[in-house]
Amino acid sequence: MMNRSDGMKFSLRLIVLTMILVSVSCDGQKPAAAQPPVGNGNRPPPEWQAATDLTYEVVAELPHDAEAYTQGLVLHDGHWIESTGKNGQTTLRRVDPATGAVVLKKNLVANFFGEGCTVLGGKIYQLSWKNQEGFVYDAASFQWQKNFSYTGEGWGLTNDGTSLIMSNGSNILQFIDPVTFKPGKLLKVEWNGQPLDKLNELEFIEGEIFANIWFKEQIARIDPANGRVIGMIDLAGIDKKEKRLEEDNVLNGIAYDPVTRNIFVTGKCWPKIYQIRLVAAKH
Ligand SMILES: [Ca+2]
Repeated sequence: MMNRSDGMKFSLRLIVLTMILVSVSCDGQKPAAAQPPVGNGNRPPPEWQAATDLTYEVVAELPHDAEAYTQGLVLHDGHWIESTGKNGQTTLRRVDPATGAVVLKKNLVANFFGEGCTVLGGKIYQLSWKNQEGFVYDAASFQWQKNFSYTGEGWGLTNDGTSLIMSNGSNILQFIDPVTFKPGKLLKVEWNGQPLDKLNELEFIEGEIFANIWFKEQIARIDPANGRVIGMIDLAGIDKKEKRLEEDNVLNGIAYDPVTRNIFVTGKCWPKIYQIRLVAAKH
């Protein structure tokens, strides 16, 4: 039987043991050295953010599958993640930027017309046009995980690190929770006080939402806080129109590398992805 003194010693040993275990446990879960988040205020803003209206210079031309009807484009882990459209031709693909080679591809069933895609938290989210259904995949393996539903058409998709942000061809961008898929805020995009519709492929770049406008060689820079268009990027002439086999092979693809700050654009069935530098437009 334990007397009071033994009991105190036992308690003391228990406390010490617990402290050791807690210490080991903490060490075991010690997070990796803190990495500064990329693409945020820890670095000075990119030079182009000092201007409102911008134009471009082509820095590099990279190969792109001229049969890929691009609907969503992002750079992830050194590869393009690309969603292509059209019923019966819809794919999700991982592509080597240097060679244009498709290193992994998933074909969707024919009744889905693929639209925008984005990568968040190790998952790829892909929209379909009119089915009001999207798909979640493991970003590394392309293993399908689940479907999710939304209201209306799906066009472009990006994320701000917290929410999915979806366009539907109007001037409205819809924020969506990436876990519950509950709709969040609606962002009404306005340019000079007027609704700016036909917003299509999206990319979240340095705190702004870039949206290319369907059938225009223009990208709008949108303030995610209030929907106001900060400025326009004029991409006139980036793809020679005579190369296009179909009328609707328009600009539709924006990707960003937050580490190098390189910006890339392409279009539906364009044979190139262009790395561009943004420069102030001369008025
Ligand atoms: Ca994009």
